[in-house]
Formats: sequence, C-alpha cells, structure tokens
Amino acid sequence: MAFELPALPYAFDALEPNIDARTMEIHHGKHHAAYTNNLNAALAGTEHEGKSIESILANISQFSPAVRNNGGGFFNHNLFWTIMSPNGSPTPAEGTAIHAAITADLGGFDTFKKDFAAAGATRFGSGWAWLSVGADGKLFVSSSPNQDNPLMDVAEKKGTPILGLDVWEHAYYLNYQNRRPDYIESFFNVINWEEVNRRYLAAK
Ligand code: MN3
Repeated sequence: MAFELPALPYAFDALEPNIDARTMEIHHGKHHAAYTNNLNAALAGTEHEGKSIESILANISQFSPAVRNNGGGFFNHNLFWTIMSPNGSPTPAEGTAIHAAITADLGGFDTFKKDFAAAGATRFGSGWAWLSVGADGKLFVSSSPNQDNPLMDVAEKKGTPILGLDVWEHAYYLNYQNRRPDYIESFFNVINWEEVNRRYLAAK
C-alpha cells in the first residue's frame, strides 16, 4: 500500500487572511504531493514497503536521505493541516487537558507561546517548531531542521509531536516575504486546539 496525499480538511482560502489561498494550494498540491510521491518512490520494491510511517520514522537512521526527507515531509504536513482550522483560536479552552498541561509543564500559555515562536523564528534555514509529549508524559517545545521531527531516532529531543509549525519559506513567503515572525504570530489565530488536545490525550 503506497502512502496517499490526504485531502485538505478545508478549502484553500479557509485560513485567509492568516495564510493565503495561493500558498495553501501550492503547499498542499505541490510540496506535500511531492514528498508523498518521492517517499513512495524511495520505498518501492524494498522490504520496507507497507510499513507504517511512524515505524519508519522511529528507525530513520537506518534509511536513505530520500526516505528521511520525504518521509518526514509526508508525516509533518499530514499533522500540519489537521492542527489548523478556520475555526481556530489563539489559546486552548480553559478546562481542557492541553490547557492544564501547558500551565503545569511549560509555565503557562504566554511562556509557551514565546518559547514556541522563538523556536520557529530562530530555526536557521528550513525546519519546524514543535510542541510534543515526551516519554515522561510532559510537554516540551523544540525545533528541527529540514523535514526532521521528534519521532525520529536522530532527533535531539524525542517525543510525540502534537502541534507543528512549518517555517520553510514555501509556507509563508508569498504573503509574508522575509517576515517569518509575523507569519508565526498569524499562525496562532488558526490553531485547532481541539485537535491538539485530542492528540495530547492520545499521546499520553
Ligand atoms: Mn512545507
């Protein structure tokens, strides 16, 4: 079974004005599609064909750069589309598990937002900012280069990512040009905290 590009769960223009329709169309239809196709091509005819993406990422040090880059790209964008929503909100609802965990593990929402934004803004070149659940069950913020992520055995900080932000220029350059911090600020308007909370509970 080859990996398939998932449909976007909303229209290309649904996240306007925070993320513009043209960026979403190219990002999903070209970039994510290419990662998916290239991952399938890299696995075709090998013993790893048919394995889950999670099991491949957990042992990524044993794979080729093509599988690392495209497998990461496939997984990361699958996550990215689901944790955004046109009905998103800047903060998680009080009373939710993720709200309580951000307070308990990360010193409160404002500290989390500052640390997460800094992780994205200071990632040199291309990469991702992450909010993840560690093996100890606690939340942590990190960033990774290229299409790496915290599920990979090569990650500096390993865990289950529940929120990710793509800070590659292809994710924001049409609308924000070099203003990555403005893109990061706008991202906080469209976070689907219900989905992040669901992923948090599943990862625990
Ligand atoms: Mn991308």
